[in-house]
Amino acid sequence: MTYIEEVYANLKQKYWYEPEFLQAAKEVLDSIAPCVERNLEVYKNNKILERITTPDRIISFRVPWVNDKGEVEVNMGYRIQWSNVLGPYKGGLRLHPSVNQSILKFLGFEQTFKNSLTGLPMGGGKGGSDFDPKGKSDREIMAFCQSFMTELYKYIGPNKDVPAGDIGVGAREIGYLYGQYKKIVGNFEGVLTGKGLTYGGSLVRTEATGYGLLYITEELLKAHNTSIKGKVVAISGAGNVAIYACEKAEALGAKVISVSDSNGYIYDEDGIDLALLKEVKEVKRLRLTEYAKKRPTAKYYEGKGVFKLKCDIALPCATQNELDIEDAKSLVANGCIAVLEGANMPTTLEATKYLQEHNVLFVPGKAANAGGVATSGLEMSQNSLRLSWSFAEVDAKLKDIMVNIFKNLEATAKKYNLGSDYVAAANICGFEKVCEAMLSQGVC
Ligand code: NDP
Ligand code: 2IT
Repeated sequence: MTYIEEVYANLKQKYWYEPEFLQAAKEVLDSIAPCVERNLEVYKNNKILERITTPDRIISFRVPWVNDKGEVEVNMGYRIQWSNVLGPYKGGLRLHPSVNQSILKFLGFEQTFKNSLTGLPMGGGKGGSDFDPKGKSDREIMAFCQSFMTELYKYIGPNKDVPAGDIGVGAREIGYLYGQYKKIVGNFEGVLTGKGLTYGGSLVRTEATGYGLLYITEELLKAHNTSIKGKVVAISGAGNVAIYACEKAEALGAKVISVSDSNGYIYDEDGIDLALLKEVKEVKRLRLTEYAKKRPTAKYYEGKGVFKLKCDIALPCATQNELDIEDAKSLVANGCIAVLEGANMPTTLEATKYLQEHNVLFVPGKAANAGGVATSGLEMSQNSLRLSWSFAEVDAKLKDIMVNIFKNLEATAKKYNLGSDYVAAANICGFEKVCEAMLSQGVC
């Protein structure tokens, strides 16, 4: 058994009940082999792989709150602080009924390498709760957020751990969380990112993940002698990432033909009407059926189906494992040339392999969706400087970061002879920096 196989076998034996975490660990471990081989003795002696696949700590707690009927409800809250070798723990909070330790471990582990790729001083972490925000009133959301922060505040701080948004957490939730932190701790400080613009938030943070995804898409296509202009793009999801991916794709001259939620999807042959999508999802918080009612060219279908549509580029922007082997086969059969992950680990391992084997350009989430956390890093810088940069300034920095990530992937691919395997390139590039910092800081 190789060192990598040994480490993975141990993880599998210990955490057989955490499929998402094992999937993320397998992807990273398998693809960093060329780098591990070059440094085998040092990594083995320092137990680098055992240490990097184990979080610094897992915090879990009860979150009791009172609903609008006056009844007490109880959820589980978590914060997984994965690694702070590169900077304070940094990563989002997810509110979704599916949240459990396995999902948050996969997200915290991936976040560590993603944050490394941004080039900014941020460690990795993730948190959240199995609370379901769907159908809850503003007061119920506030009650939950206040109770969640009443426990979480003990473990976070601007130099310690800086949470942000993820699925089910946007500006409204960050506002309630921030208010409660400030009430308990008494400091007005940059402890969360994704804050409102009136109290320390950064311009472009809302747009950042989607915009960043399109900036790296442009770089990828340029490197392969084509461009986004005139391309047909299939997007899944209809949340923060999907909406701003759609906005930037359309601004760059592509036609976006789909969005989806967990009930169904929209196929709009004339291209998604962005103003209507924002009105339905961001302002009114309604389902996509409402979009179809107001748009004659749009068709609504129940269930999954975005990746069965004929497209040039697919951008999965909803959730983990949404793009499976059947989807990958359809994409290839329909002539899709590129898949870039807006969501975290939306493509199954089998589907990723199939796409790569069939020469579909594939950029994994830790590189493709790094624009969100990178802009969070820019929000932290502005908070420290007590300054606010303009939209154009932040947008230019975001673009620079995404262009740089792509350059680093190309350089890593060249160094290790990886061709266009951007999965291995992203994992090795993110890992090398974390690893070097770990070795410098000793056994801790
Ligand atoms: P949102 O909560 O804003 O939107 C999520 C969207 O995905 C919704 O339209 C949701 O539909 C849909 N969805 C479909 N199936 C599921 C499912 N099983 N679980 C959850 N959502 C589902 O989240 P974001 O847009 O912020 O996040 C989307 C993805 O991007 C996630 O993987 C997240 O980790 C990742 N990401 C987010 C970043 C950010 O800054 N926000 C940064 C980097 C990555 P429905 O309304 O029916 O639930
Ligand atoms: O997955 C992610 O990178 C995020 N949800 C954003 C994290 C952040 O700290 O902005």
